[in-house]
Amino acid sequence: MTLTAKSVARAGLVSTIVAATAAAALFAATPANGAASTLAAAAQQSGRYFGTAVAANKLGDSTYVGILNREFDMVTAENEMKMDATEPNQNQFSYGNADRIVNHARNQGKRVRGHALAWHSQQPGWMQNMSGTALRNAMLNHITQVATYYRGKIYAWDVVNEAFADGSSGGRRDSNLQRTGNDWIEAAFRAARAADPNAKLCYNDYNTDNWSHAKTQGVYRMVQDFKSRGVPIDCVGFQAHFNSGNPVPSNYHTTLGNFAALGVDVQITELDIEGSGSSQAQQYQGVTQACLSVARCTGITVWGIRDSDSWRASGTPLLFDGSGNKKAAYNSVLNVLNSGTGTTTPPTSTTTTTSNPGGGGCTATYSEGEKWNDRFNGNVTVTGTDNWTVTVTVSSPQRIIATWNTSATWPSANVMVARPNGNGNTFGFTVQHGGNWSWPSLSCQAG
Ligand code: 9MR
Repeated sequence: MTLTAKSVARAGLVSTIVAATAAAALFAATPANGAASTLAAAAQQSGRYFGTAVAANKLGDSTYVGILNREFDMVTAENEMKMDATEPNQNQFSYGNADRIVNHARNQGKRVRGHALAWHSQQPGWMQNMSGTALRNAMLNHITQVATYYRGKIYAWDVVNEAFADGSSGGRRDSNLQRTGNDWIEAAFRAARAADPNAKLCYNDYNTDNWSHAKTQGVYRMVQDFKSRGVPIDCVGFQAHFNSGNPVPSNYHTTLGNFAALGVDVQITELDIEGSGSSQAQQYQGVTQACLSVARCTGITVWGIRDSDSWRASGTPLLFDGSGNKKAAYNSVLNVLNSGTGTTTPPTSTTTTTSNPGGGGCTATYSEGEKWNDRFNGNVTVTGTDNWTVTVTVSSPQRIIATWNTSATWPSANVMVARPNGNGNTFGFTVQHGGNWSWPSLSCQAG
């Protein structure tokens, strides 16, 4: 059995147990059997939040408010904190609807994500017609005023929203703000930091989920540059608006992990997935697993409560139907959050050597293969004999779902005994990991 593989597996298990124990002590909503019954309580088990966008004009709808109060512990104003809402006339600030949402959230013990301080869209009319230094100063003044007004009440601000271009350029989107100079984004972040030093400052965008997309790479390079030059950025928001033309990418955990490795938190900020039934539920499951697999993915926000509340209601993209009933997608998200096993990041090293403790005349070496948000591949190479028996043990909730170059038997659900099948001394398998990225443990026996 490999020492390295085993210690990694143990470290993952220990951190999961610690997180679950701490959460159980803190949050009474966790029933004795460990499975939480709301999205917020389930997310809290791994120290994460589960949020929703809220519209001020729905705070009188008792079904809506009932679900909001019960299920979510983070709130984003869907439109009420945008530039056109908070500064309708230059230097005249208007916080009535935003305050309704912030006060409701805080009275209910929920936190608030601020959305959004600077954006090319939803600018008030007076700003749309500005340019140059006057616009730059108006933007900075807006950020200073709004972030100061809400100082101490905001967990994270989307300081700049949607500043990168779609398509293959990987560059900035043209806008009146961009035309004030390429440094407008860092100027915005510095102004936000000065106004509210304790809020996390995020860059937020859409179509940045697939690691191989040029837009994702463009944002990554900007964050890397900001971190290297000390521009104050703490987090990156991935809006995650998915549909059949823009499906959940299989490399989502790679994207989130690579951004997190730059030293920022990552958050899924506006999640919705058009569709229905089990296909929609599976995609929600994949997104949740991707977040759980990255330690610095601090939470998920869905972009509305019921399908009928959505900005694209006809696509039924949310977790509750128009009557407020839980959908299959709701159950899949809750189950993944309750699996509580996703607090480890994928291991970064690629190989480890496994020796047989019983001196069974052979050595099995495990090496990582491809990783996806729901599964990973592993390969094992055997030396010392051509007539081997390798026992592969995976840990719950992992399951081996495919094998190659071996003939396998299954003494139990999580134990596979592999023998040669005429294809040499390297075999492989696919593990459905359920958020648990621990390596399997191996032992090798000659004969
Ligand atoms: O959901 C919001 C919708 O009510 C507004 O009409 C729209 C106007 O731009 O903005 C929607 O929210 C957007 C968010 O602020 C930024 N990312 C895309 C969201 C969906 O369009």
